[in-house]
Amino acid sequence: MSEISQRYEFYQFEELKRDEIEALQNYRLPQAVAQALHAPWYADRLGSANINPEKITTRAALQYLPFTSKEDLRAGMPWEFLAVPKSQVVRMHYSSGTIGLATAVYHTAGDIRRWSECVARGMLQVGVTSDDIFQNMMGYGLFTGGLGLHYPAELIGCMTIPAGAGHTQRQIEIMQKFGTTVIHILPSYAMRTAHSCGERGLHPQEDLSLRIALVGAEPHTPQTRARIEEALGIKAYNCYGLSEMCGPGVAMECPAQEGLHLREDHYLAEIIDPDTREPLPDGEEGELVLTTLTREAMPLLRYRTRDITRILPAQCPCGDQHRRIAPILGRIDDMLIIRGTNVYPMQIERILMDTPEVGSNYLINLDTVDEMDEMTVSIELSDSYPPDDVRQLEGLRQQIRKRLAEELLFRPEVKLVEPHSLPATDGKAERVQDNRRR
Ligand code: DLL
Repeated sequence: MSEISQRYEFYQFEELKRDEIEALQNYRLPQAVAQALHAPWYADRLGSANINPEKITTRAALQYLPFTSKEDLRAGMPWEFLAVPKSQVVRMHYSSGTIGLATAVYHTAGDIRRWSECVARGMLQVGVTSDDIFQNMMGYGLFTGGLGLHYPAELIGCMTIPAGAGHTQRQIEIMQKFGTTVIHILPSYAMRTAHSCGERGLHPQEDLSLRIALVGAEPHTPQTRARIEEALGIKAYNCYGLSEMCGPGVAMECPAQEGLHLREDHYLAEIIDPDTREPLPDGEEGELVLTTLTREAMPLLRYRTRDITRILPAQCPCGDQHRRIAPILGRIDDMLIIRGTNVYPMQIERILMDTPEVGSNYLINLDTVDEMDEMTVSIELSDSYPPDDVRQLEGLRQQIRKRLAEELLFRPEVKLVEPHSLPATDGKAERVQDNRRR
């Protein structure tokens, strides 16, 4: 038994061997299906399809189960997906989602405990300890980013500061005064916080005690991560999750930073082709589909996350045998179809964040001009780039246009703008404004 699991018993599940993980999944799967049958929506769906939970004992048998979608959840609001008496529910989160009506997610006390343990495992794995001072810079409330890491941090024994999102000056004051060592933060906000440090004449590497950032809740590229690490002098680890699956902690990066380990003893993952709904082999990019294995209040079977990723086939150098997913490329809904070409904003971000003259923020505008799609990418210049030479600026603009054209297969318009002049929110970054006539 490792030192960590001697202190934190639940960490043993992180150390399971591959065959043990799969055996546990196969053991839990029929129980998960049986639990789902307590929810009116599944009773109806599975009952009419004559599905016997005892027969669903392997990943291969999953194919007999129907998918569940966000639209199903909306149609079943408020109570159709609840699988326990209301008296057993201790918490509800409510997700606005990126589009459309919000959906509620219910938790029993056991659900909250298991969720906290999942997240705590990821935090322990990257070296968070009870000596850490943890500043949680994500929104508390109906969004799961706040409470979703608060309890795990307390479970580990960190001094936990429920700072919430925004109020950057106060955040930095707290970091300085109390010697914050670990933060949980949106990647876009991490870059803004680093900039605010600079404005106050602070050098994070020397003037703060930060060492780890857990970043998530929105897509970001490895290039953005590298910038966060450099600007704050820390290691940044990607944390993925969604309200429907409790929240953060479905998959988290380990010290190897080569993909995110799924907490496979609680979530069974499949990758499907979003159009044909056929399962795809490991390594192929598609939509992530998740089945909860231990949820009591709101079990979900084959939930279509709309998130695009792939399973990384090889074993991780860190030794953890839970399979990994690649960083999320984006949501299916984020995919832009421009002049017939499919484009994910992350393809654009990758190029921009690889260009040292570019700052941390950008905005993609889509318009209809002469019946054609037109894309304009407004890009903030970096603070350290002196934009006084017009020819030099035009050269940079053309160079970015060319690199984008090579990636996207059409040539978007590019505008270079002053540092920190584009709109920014304290919540998830909004990268696209689509004003096209349909
Ligand atoms: O964003 C839960 C969360 C909070 C995750 C804090 C990580 C940290 P929702 O608001 O329901 O839940 O949004 C879920 O956000 O389906 C993805 O599209 C996106 N997302 C979440 N984490 C990542 C990530 C929370 N690490 C939706 N990388 C998901 C890329 C992410 N996208």
